[in-house]
Amino acid sequence: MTTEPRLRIAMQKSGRLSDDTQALLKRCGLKLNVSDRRLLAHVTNMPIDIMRVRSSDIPGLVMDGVCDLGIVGDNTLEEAALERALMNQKSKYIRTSGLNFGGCRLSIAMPEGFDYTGIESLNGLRFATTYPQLLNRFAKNNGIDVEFCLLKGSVEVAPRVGLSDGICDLVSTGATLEANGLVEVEEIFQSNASLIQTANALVPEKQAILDTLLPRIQGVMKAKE
Ligand code: PRT
Repeated sequence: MTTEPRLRIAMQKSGRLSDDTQALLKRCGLKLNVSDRRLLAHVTNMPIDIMRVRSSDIPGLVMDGVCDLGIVGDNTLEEAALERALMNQKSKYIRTSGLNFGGCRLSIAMPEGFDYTGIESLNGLRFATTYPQLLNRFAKNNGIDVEFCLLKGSVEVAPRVGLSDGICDLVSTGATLEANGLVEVEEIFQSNASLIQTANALVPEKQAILDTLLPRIQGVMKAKE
């Protein structure tokens, strides 16, 4: 018995991108039920499976060809690509389409009252961040040295508890920074969600599914503009 190839798409299981991703796929006509605890959800009306994972796992799953497509923030994607480059690992993928949700920026923020006079004011300081590679690239490009401590959450609290001088974290409304007595001083990366695709050639059956899906995604994005 031969099984029909199914296109595998990685999406965030739960978090800021999951509702928009699910809504996008549904608006593209995919019938899926991701309300249960299964991490691999079958689309019932197309040969597509949805793999529900942590955002941070999505770039690797696509770059390694485990998933054919993924929907992930550019921040997560770029950090993963820089991390792989550092380890001399390949980070091949195709950024198939930008998506108009998940917008945010990665910024450096300092405690209120910090005497900020330009990027050189940050030289030699320590930053709490989930994005050390993006921070490092910014520092290198601007000729400064910085230290970092890696935090996966609650980054904004780090300066107040003495863990760091400042932070480098995602900002959308700025309310979290304000609530924690921090001021944005440099925006270092702008991000939106993106649809990414494996750089491996797809078998013709999967390519045909993608050829059906892509114009639908682009149509939904256009309608939202
Ligand atoms: O847990 P997982 O591995 O799945 O990923 P994650 O920890 O990155 O999950 P999640 O759900 O927090 O974020 C998923 C993606 O949403 C991010 O990678 C970004 O691409 C995007 N996104 C958009 C954001 C924000 N906006 C955002 N504001 N991700 C996080 N934030 C946080 C930020 O870290 C800070 O704590 O929201 C707070 C600031 O928000 P404002 O509105 O107060 O500025």
